[in-house]
Amino acid sequence: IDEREKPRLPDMPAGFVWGTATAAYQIEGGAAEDGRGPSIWDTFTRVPGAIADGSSGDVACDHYHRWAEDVDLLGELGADAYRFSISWSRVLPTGSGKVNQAGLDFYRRLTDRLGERGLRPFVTLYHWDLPQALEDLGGWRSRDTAERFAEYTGVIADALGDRVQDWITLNEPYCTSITGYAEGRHAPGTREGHGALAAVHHLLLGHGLATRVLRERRPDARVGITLNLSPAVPASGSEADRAAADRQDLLVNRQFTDPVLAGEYPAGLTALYDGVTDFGFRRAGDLDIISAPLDFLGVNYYYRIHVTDAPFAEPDPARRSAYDIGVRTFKPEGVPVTDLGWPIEPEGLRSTLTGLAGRFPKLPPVYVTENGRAELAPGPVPDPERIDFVAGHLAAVREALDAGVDVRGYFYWSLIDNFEWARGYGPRFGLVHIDYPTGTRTPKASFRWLREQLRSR
Ligand code: GBH
Repeated sequence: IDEREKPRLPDMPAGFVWGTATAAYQIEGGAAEDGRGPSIWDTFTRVPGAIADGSSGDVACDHYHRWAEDVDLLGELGADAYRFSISWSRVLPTGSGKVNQAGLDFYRRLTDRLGERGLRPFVTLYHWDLPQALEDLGGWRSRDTAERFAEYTGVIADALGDRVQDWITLNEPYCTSITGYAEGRHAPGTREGHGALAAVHHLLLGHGLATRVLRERRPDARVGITLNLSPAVPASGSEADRAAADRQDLLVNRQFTDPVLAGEYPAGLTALYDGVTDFGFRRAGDLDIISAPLDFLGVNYYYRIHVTDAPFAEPDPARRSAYDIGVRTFKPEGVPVTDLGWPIEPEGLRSTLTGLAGRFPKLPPVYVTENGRAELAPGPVPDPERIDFVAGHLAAVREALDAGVDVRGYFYWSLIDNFEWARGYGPRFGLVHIDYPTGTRTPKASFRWLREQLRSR
């Protein structure tokens, strides 16, 4: 293929951060090694039918042993930064109390090597793998889990704060709460109304408490949270479809942006959840903690959600899961989709970024902390689609910058193919192909393309 015909990345402002992202459970493996305790994903992957291919993260990409090779790949790519997450139960096997030094040592080795390669670490403290011992005590339904998250954050801040400045408290609290406790497709796999909304609140409270701990222990810390944001697009101009899109937007986006960035739950949320009569888990003062000023907002963007109005699946609001909001999602005609059926619409990234800046006057700087696409092909195939995808979405970021949004960086999801949660190992998001089970890493064409683009900056 003629290199000159490939798309080019737009010029970005000086200091714009280029990176890739991963998450502990999706890549590490080493699930029972060196004292790691079980997480809710170790449990959930054992539930028959929970994972499409019946797999688990027991071995995953074996990053727990091959971490040095993976850091070297990042160096070869010419990235500026690497976003990864810490396995809470590797460090605190029961979620609280006794610290497992071997777990901390792993992340110290990893961050040492990142430093040697000139790579800036962005550490996500929670990417969905709650210690099972805490789930047994109620998980995120319980306020105490937010306190335990702050305790764990303190342990990490003390151990890694000398080499990490950029901290992301939570990855996508929507997925933990709604996909995990309402939709039941992620761990812990339940379908609740009240419990899922308590989980939303306790996750956000945990974010606020962790932010406070980081500020106290590490005055030089830069703290943010990562939200998955998806514009909701009504199928028609009808009032019913527009109201459905508004409910979808409340559920996925504003339920999280508004408490964090504006210190309030959005109007309309209570009506959306009219089956939840007791919001007693929200205590006075919580929103002040939740809305503590941030140094940055992380945005994960994958797709827009196209919706029509639809009946509720469960007519009785008292028995309804928090995911059941009377909408149907569909694939619009004429919009290209990935192998996962996800619409490819870079325009949604631009409008997400400009929309945030429009709605929140005090919006902190933004990083795109995830964006990517997957194919279902098993082999290390040429991936021109990935090159077009990245170039298209960076053009959208460039438009947002031109519109005045302070976007500071972009992290491609993911560095390597990995365990894609309920879908197992089928979807491949990586710039680098992984051969399972040998673990052999093979850079894809997109990796070589991105390396060239980054070199010629
Ligand atoms: C991110 O979630 C995650 O942070 C990351 O761990 C993950 O690997 C990456 O995206 C890619 O998915 O099964 O098609 O019905 C993005 C939000 C939530 C989007 C779950 C996909 C399942 C939709 N994801 N959702 S589907």
